[in-house]
Amino acid sequence: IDKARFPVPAEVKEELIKKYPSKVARKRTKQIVINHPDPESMPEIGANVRTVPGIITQRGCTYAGCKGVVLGPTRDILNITHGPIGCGFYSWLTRRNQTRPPEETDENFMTYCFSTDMQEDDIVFGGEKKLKQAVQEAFDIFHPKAIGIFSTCPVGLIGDDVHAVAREMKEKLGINVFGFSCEGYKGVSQSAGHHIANNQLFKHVIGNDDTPHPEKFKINLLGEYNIGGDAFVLEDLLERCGIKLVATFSGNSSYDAFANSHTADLNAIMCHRSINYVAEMMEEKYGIPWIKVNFIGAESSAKSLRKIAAYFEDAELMERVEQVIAEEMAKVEEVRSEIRSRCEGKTAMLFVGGSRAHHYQDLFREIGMKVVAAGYEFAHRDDYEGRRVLPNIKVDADSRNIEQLTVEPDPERYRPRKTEAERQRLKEQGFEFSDYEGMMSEMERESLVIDDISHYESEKLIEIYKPAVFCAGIKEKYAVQKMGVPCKQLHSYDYGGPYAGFEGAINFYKEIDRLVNSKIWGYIQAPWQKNPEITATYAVK
Ligand code: CFM
Ligand code: HCA
Repeated sequence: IDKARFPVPAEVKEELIKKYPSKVARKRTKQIVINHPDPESMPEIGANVRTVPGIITQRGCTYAGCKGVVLGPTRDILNITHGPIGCGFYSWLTRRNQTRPPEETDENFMTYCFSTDMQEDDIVFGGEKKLKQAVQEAFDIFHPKAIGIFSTCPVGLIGDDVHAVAREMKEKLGINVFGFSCEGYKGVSQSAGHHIANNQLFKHVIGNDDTPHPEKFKINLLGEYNIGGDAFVLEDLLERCGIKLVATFSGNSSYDAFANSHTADLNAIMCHRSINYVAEMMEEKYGIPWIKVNFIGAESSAKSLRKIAAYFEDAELMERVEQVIAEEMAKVEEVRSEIRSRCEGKTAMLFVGGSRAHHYQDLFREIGMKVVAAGYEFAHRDDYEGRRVLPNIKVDADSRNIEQLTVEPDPERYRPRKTEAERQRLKEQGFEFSDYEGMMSEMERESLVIDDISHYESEKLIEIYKPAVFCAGIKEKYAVQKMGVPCKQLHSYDYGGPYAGFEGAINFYKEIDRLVNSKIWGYIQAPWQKNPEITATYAVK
C-alpha cells in the first residue's frame, strides 16, 4: 500500500474501534487485521463468531444459508418454508439464481413461493398439522419427485418435529420428503445453514441413482449457484472443452443430477465455504477427490480449466482446453487493455459472503485496480488464512446442534479415481488436491482484512479511503451511494451479470469502468460534507 496516498492501517484500525465500549472493541480487534500475505507472518483472524448484539451486521441467518442459498437454486425440489410468510418471501429469488429447464415440460417450482404461513394459533397449538396439510396440498397440485421442508426460528422455539412429518409424508406419498432443522437463530450466520443443507442432501439425495455416464471426463461443479446466469456460461465452457458436467451444486440443477452426482470422477469447488462438507463426504464415501477452482476472473478461469485438465492427464483434453482459452483470451484482451487504461490505480473494497470477497479481487486486479480492504460476512478462518484451521470449540458451542455426520466408505461404490501413486505423482508436479487457498495470501501487505464488518465500520472506511467502488449487498448499497461512492452488489450483481468465466469477466470490466468513471458521484455530497456534525447530547443519570 502506497503510504503517500493511503492512511496508515494501524491508525485506521484504531479509528474503527475507538468509539466502541471496551468489551466490544476487544472483540472487534480480533476480527480486524492488517494483512501480511506470507504464511509465516500471517496474522490470525477472528471469524465465525457471534456478532455483538446491537451492532448492525451484513450477515443473514441459518435458514437463509440452507433454504435460500444451497437448496434454493434447484428447480424441481418443491421447497416449503415452515414459518411466517416473510421468511419464505424474502428467500424467494431475491438472489437472482436462474434456472433453465431443458424441456418445456420439465418441472420448475422456483417461480412459486411455498410456505405454511405460520400464524399465532400455530405458535400456541403447534404447527405440525398445518405442515402435513401443506405437504399434501403441494403434492396434490404439483406431484413433485421431492419435497424439502425448511424450519424457521419459531419452529425450533415451539418444537415442531419437521423430520417426523417428513418421514410420515414420505411413507404416505411415496416420494422423497426430507426436512431441515435450519432455524434462523441456530448458528452465528448463514454458514450453519450451509452445513445443515449439505448434511441432508448427502443423507437423502446424493447416491440415489447409480446410472453411469459414458463420457471420459466427468466432473461436478460445487458451490456455483447460477447467480445472474454464471452457471450457464460455465456449462458452455466445459462442454466446449469436452468435460461432462454431471451435477452442479446447485445452480441450474435438478434433483436427478444430485442423485447421480457420485458417478463423477472429480469435484471442482467454486465456493468452498458453502459446500465443502458435501465434497468431503463424497470423498470419504465414494472416493471422489476434490480440487478448488475459481471461474471469477479471466486468468483464474484459464487456470481452473488447466487444473481440471491436468487432473485427467489427457493430452487431447489439454489441447482442447488450451484452444478454448486462446479463443476466449483474445476476446478478453480486446476489452481489458482499454478499460485498464481508465481504471488503473483506482481503489476497491469488497465485503461479501464467504467466498466472493476473495474471488472478485482477481477481476479488479486484471483491470489494474487496487483492493485496499476486504472481508467476509461469515467465512471461517480457513477461507482467510488458507490453511486448515480446526473449529474453534467456543464458537461451535453456539451452533452445537449441527450434526457432523460420520461417513463410512461404501465398499461397493467406492472407486479410487486415481491410485495413490498417481495422486502422488500429480502432487509432485505441483497439482493441489484439497487445498484451502485463502484470501489473505493474495492480498497486499498492509491491506485491511475485516471479518463481519459492521455498518459503522463501513461508513468510517469509506470516509477515510473514499474508494472508487465499494462492493457489498442490498443492505449497504444505498447507504454507500448516499456517501457519493458507487456500490456494486456482488451478491445479486444488481441487474447485471453473468460475471463468471471469460464472458463474465468482460461484462464485469465494462460494469466497473462505467461505475468508477462516471462523473455523477462527484455531484453527491455526503451528509458530513453538507452539514457540520451535530453532536448529540444524551441524558445522563
Ligand atoms: Fe458461497 Fe455464494 Fe458466497 Fe454463499 Fe451468500 Fe451468494 Fe455470497 Mo450472497 S454461497 S459464500 S451464502 S459464493 S448468497 S452465491 S452472494 S453471501 S459470497
Ligand atoms: C442471503 C442471500 C444474500 C443476500 C444478499 C444481500 C444473496 O444471505 O440471505 O444482502 O444483498 O446473495 O442474495 O447473500
